[in-house]
Amino acid sequence: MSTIESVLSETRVFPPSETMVKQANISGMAAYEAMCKEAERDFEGFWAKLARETLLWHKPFTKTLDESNAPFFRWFHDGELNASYNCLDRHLKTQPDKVAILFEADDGKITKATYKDLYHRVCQLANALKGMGVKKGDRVLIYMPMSIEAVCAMQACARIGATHSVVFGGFSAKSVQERVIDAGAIAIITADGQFRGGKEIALKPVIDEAFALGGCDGVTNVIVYQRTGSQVAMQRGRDTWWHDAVKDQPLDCEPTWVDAEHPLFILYTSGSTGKPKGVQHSTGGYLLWAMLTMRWVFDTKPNDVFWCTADVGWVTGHTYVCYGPTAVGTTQVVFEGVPTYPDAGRFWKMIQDHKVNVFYTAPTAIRSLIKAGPDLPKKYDLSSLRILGSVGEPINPEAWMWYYTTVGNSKCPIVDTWWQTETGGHLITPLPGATPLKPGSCTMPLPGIVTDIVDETGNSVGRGKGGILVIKRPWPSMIRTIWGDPERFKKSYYPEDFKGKYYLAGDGASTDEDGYYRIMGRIDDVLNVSGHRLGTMEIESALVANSKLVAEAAVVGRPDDLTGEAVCAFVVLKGARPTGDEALKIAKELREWVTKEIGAIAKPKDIRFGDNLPKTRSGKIMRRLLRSIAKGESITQDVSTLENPAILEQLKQNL
Ligand code: 6R9
Repeated sequence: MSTIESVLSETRVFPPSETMVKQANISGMAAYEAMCKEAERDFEGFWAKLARETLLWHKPFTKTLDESNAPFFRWFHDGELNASYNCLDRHLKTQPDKVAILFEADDGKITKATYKDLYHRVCQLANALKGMGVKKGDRVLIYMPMSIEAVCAMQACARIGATHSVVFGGFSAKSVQERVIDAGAIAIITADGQFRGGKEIALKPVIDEAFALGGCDGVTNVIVYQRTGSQVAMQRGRDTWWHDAVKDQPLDCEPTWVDAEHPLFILYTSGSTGKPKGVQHSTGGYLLWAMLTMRWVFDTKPNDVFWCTADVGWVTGHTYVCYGPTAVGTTQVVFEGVPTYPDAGRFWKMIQDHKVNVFYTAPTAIRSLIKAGPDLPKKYDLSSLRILGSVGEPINPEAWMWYYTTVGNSKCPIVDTWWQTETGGHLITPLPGATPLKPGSCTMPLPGIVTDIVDETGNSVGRGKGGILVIKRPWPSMIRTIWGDPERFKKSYYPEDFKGKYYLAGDGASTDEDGYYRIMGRIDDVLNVSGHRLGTMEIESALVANSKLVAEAAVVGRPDDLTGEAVCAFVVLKGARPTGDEALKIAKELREWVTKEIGAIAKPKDIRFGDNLPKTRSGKIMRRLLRSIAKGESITQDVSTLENPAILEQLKQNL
């Protein structure tokens, strides 16, 4: 695990090779610095030029940035375009037969779709959706396995101006139901099931269960893609098989032009309160940044094979699977399975088989693959690799070095990309043909991105110090609002403590003397488990929702070698505090409960039972104390205000 000491003592620097610099889209530090200066000199002009050169506009915009209703910024808002047109139609004349998606199924079966295929499939599904009455501005929930069809589903929505909300296939029926209600979805696109690691996982039955929970009556159509062939219930009048829905549909579908601010998608993510936030993204600004970061950070070249391993249920799968790679016209790999099936060489074999040039994954995957087979990459021919990427959580220098030397053969720059669901795309990251790398640092902000580190009152702490990460100027792909809750948007991201002026990322960070950023982790009650965001309050709410068993619960994170952080729950039961087998049995029950309420990723790794929780006189749970207990640290805090210090001994007992 990365410790503060190992990070602070990091002195290794890895400059890009001359060959890398020479061939790069942004070539050398001077080029990067010139772009930063240009953005500083003429902020709006910088963005306007890029937006005109990069996107295909149906109606050109005249105003670049509207700050009149800050922090509800508007970018290019009087321009009109369509995201799916920008991703597909633009390639029809120039490279219709180029492979857009090379899909590898869990069992290794390969399916390819060219840009022309993808275009026709998107158009047919878009026509089917239209036929079902889905219109511009309607919300469609997508609950799909990794597949060509998942990309089609998202782009078909974009094509007709419907706003999609993808829910990760590992989330529970309850999560689906909550999101259907919050987004006001009128249609759902799903599959019968999916295969992962040789196992079949049901999806449609989860949708049925979500309906059974109630409140989903607004959904009048469910489209079901047949993936596993398992028997599923189809409700007449509501459920349609995908293949039936598209069967007689025309192969073309005129795109619905929307203004640049039109919501392309809503993606739910965890915040510091119990209720997930529907992060709303725009069409124009979002797509612009997806394309620019593909070119700048992944240095996309016409013959590249790009592979981002993220699921489309996360923002990384939105920007760097569905939209970015298609808009820039690259060939990408989409993978259904897991990195360790049939063995821990799967990623390396796929890189070899498909001659992947740019590979983008998460530190948690890297750590698990180091554990499973540190020498495995050497058995494969990974010479096609040019750039490696990392996302989702800080990458510890040890894992960085392994990725760099063993996977990249010490010749591939690692782009450690810091960003969030809310930022739409990379914000702080190295450029492969410019930035000298330091293991564990996401280096410097991209041109046009104005980041800083401030103290609690919003004042800059200066170079070489730590504090709170903020973004001082708006950027095109930023979150526009929280769906249906603009007040929460303002409070969460533009709080008054920072004069309401800076975007608060929710991360702690520091810079070194060279201005290199290091992310220290969340400063709010959000955990990062295997690169997935989870709110501690969300898990607490789920636990206490078990009103038969649970009286009270507090959830904290603790460091974990494999998953970065692990969920640790302190639980007070309604009955007596259980011990021995009884405690194990109830812990198992509670884990299953959380899986049902939220999803398996939120399942507490540790569960500890107490007669009570440590509280202050005013009744506040002393979470800092719980964090120390969870880590196994000795307690140095003042505990004199505790109601009942004896419970600390109980809570120290891990099952
Ligand atoms: C893209 C994504 C966002 C949070 C973010 C931060 C952490 C992401 C990181 C990183 C250090 C990186 N994070 N990338 N921390 N280095 N390269 O992951 O979005 O799921 O919204 O998570 O993840 O804490 O605030 P999201």
